[in-house]
Amino acid sequence: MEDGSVLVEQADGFAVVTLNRPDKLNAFNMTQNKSLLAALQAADSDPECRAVLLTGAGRGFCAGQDLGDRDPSDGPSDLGETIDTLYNPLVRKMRSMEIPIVCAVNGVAAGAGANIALACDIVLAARSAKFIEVFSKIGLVPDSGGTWTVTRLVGEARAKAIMMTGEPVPAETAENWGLIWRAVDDDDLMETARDLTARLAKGPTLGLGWTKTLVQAAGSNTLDQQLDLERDTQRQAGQTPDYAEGVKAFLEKRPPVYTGRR
Ligand code: LHQ
Repeated sequence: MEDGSVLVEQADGFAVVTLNRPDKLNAFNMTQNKSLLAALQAADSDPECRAVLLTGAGRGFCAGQDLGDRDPSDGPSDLGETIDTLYNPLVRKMRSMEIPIVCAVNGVAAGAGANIALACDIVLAARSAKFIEVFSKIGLVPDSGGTWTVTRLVGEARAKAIMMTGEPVPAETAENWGLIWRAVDDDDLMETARDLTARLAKGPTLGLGWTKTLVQAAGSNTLDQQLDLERDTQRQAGQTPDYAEGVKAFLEKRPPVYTGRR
């Protein structure tokens, strides 16, 4: 499956995963899809890996599915199967991994590329980058969780408008809408993203993972259910060595040294 379409660099406590088909703006073919999932699975099962940074090589982040991969004029193909076997497992993995995924959107993110970026936990984008829910331009519907993620992030009015018109959303607008965390000057993007990911990788990993789970659960829980879930999760957090270290470091007026371990 190794064809260089996904690069993995092991940094200090985190993995940098780079989509690497720059001639095609990192559009997904099947191998790139599978390699990305494999890279995320490897990061998740490595106890030394406490965060992931996802980005793209070249001038684009990802232009969605490689449209040269199949020719619809040859007859209808089952796109549902592609989604079932390639895209949905990816989004499910991203949302269920209990380590933070930072995305550095270095350029255009279109179609499934936009929605994969937006499925990450903290999204930074170069000021020149844009997000395009491009699906309507080719007669498709948004996938890769976009109708769920984008609607929750920016509400129905904006979600329907950008999905039905395919109008690009510039990074600064995305920040103002709350679609992403922050737009960053192009030249500063990777350093900012690496610093942020490195900081998260040195954090109380279990607590950060549970925070991710809690925030995601809030979208479908009632307040009562969420209060109970917070109580149960705090009970677990209170038993971690990182909680003991956090309090000790505070009282000793020094920076904490977290291990991220149980
Ligand atoms: C591409 C692509 C691309 C191949 C740029 N494929 N080559 C799921 C399940 C199953 C099937 C269908 O889809 C899905 C989910 C989806 O993601 S559907 C959405 C698919 N993506 C698109 O429709 C986006 C198509 N691309 C574009 O609209 C533009 O390229 C954008 C707006 C992303 C960027 O425009 P520009 O900055 O002007 O770049 P460009 O168009 O010149 O592209 C640069 C090169 O990349 C070019 O190749 P060339 O050999 O001419 O230099 C493009 O053909 C190639 N490329 N996207 N998706």
